[in-house]
Parts: sequence; structure tokens; C-alpha cells
Amino acid sequence: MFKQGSLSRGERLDYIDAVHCMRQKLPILPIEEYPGVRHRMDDFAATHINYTLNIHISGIFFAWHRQFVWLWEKALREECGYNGYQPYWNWALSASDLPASPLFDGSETSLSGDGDPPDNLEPIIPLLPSNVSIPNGRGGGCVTNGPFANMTLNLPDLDAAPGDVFPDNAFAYTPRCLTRNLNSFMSQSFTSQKDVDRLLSSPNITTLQRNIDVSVWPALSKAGIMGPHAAAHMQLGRAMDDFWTAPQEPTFMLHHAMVDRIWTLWQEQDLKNRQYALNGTSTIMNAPTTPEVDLNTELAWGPLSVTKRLRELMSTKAYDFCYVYGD
Ligand SMILES: [Cu+2]
Repeated sequence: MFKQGSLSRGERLDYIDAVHCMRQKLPILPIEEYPGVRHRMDDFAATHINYTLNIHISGIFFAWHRQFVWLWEKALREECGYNGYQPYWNWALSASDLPASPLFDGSETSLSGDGDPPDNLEPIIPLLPSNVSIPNGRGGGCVTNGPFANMTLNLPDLDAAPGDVFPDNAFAYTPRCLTRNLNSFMSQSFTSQKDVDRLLSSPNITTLQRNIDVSVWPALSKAGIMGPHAAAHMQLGRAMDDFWTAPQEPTFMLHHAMVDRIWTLWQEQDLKNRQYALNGTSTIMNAPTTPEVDLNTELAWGPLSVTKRLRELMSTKAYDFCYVYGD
């Protein structure tokens, strides 16, 4: 895995082609149960929906998403002939000006740019659940530029669903456009190098988990601080900010590769104490209450993967994993 900024033009185009290829392959999830799953990329989104209430703000967040991104990279290689690596989105490099970054400038080597502006653009948006309001971006509508112009998302917008109840219509076939609303105020405020540094200087796993997500942590929300995991989702707009269906956004896997890179770099600062550091349970904010995770806790990804124990997921260089992050 290497960062997007270091990819050559050809490597960027190869990655984009591989994503398109996954969108043309038949899914493995059954259509009767998953009417909104129409291709292999949807398999990943639906699987993420199935585990959403376990894998976020919990003790398996890092490990579950590590395997998820690895499965994606493996599928690109094995099913779509991709010869490159899974790139990561180094948030800090695009933080000062999202629409100008090579990732989102709308060029043919980007992941497409901003969405079209809607008819009436709210200048200010509330940052829930805090009472802070922030400047809105200038997009919000369908993405009509770059490699993912006019791309269709098949699974529904579930962001209005309460964060703790599995939505009834989760797998309904709901074709709609990919939307974006690039928000450089958010990226400047929450995903700059100083925010990355704050993550890397977290003294223990509990603090790292809190620092990366924060918005749901009342004390920090009041201070208007949002962790880079949450903030990077939010700064791209609705499609990427959907807690359930975000893997439909082509940026999702690059974002979670960066989350994985942060975990990896943090672990490598003190392998003796951090390699196997765990904290939390396998339910969102421990609701409903589940046991504290340990190295024998089993994780699943539906039909996308065999089950794995947490001990198999704690290092990028052990068991099935063998990868490093370039600078
Ligand atoms: Cu997730």
C-alpha cells in the first residue's frame, strides 16, 4: 500500500480502472436478500452495513477495517487483474484545499471532484451533535466530472437511520447519483498534519481510539473537535458521510487505508506495548453490552472472508498480511 500522491499517472489510472472493473463484476451476495447489491463493490458496501453496529466506536474498529481494505485490494488483484497496490489518502496533504488536491480536482487521474452545487446552498451547516455550526462547501449535488462522473449508487441513503438500530430498508435497490460536497473548512480544522500528529502521539490505544473519532464523545464535541476518521468522512459530503453505506464512495478504501496506516505507525512506535493493545467490546459504544475483546475474539465479514481471530489482525506482517506503508 502506498499513498496516492506518490502514484504515477499510470498507476492512478490502473487503480481507477480496477474500481470500475469491480463495478462490472457480478456480486456474490444473493439478490433475493440483497436487492440493492448489483456488483462486487456493492458486496463490500452491504457487508459493511451488516457489521456497522459492531465495527464502529468499538474494540474491533481498526482490525475489522484492516481486513476489509485488504480483502478489497485482494479482489482488485485476483478478479480485476490489478497489479498495483491499495493507495491511501494522506488527509494532511489535501487538507488546505480539497478541490485543488490531485485526489479531488476532477481530473482524469483523480477520484472525481466536487458535486454540482444545488439550487439553494445553505451557507452554514450544524455540526451535530454539538451546537457548533461551520461553513458549508460549494457542492452537494451529483458528481459530474472525472472518472466517477454520473456514477450510480445502488444502496440507500441510510444516514438518517438512528446510529444504534439496524435500518429495515438497508439493502433496498435505490439507484441514485454519487454526491459530494468538499468542505475545506473541515479538512483544515480536523485533518491537517497537526491532527495526524495528535493521533500518533496518543499514549495508549484507548486515547488513540477516542482521538480518531471523537465527534460522538461529548466533551470534545462541545469543544468543536472532531477526530480525523469522522471528519474525513464528513468533509466529502453525504455519500461518504453515511455511516452505513459509505463504501459505495470510491474514496472509502483510500480513507480506511490511511486509518490503517495510522494504527500501523502508532503500533510501530512501541511494538512491545502496542502490537497487541486492545480496548473495548464488539458493539458500538458497547450497546448492547458485550464482553471486552481479546486476541481470541472472532471477527467475520460474511461471505467476503473466512472468520479471523483478533490475533491474526494485529500486525501488517503476520498471518495473511504482508504489507508496508510507503511515505
Ligand atoms: Cu466503517
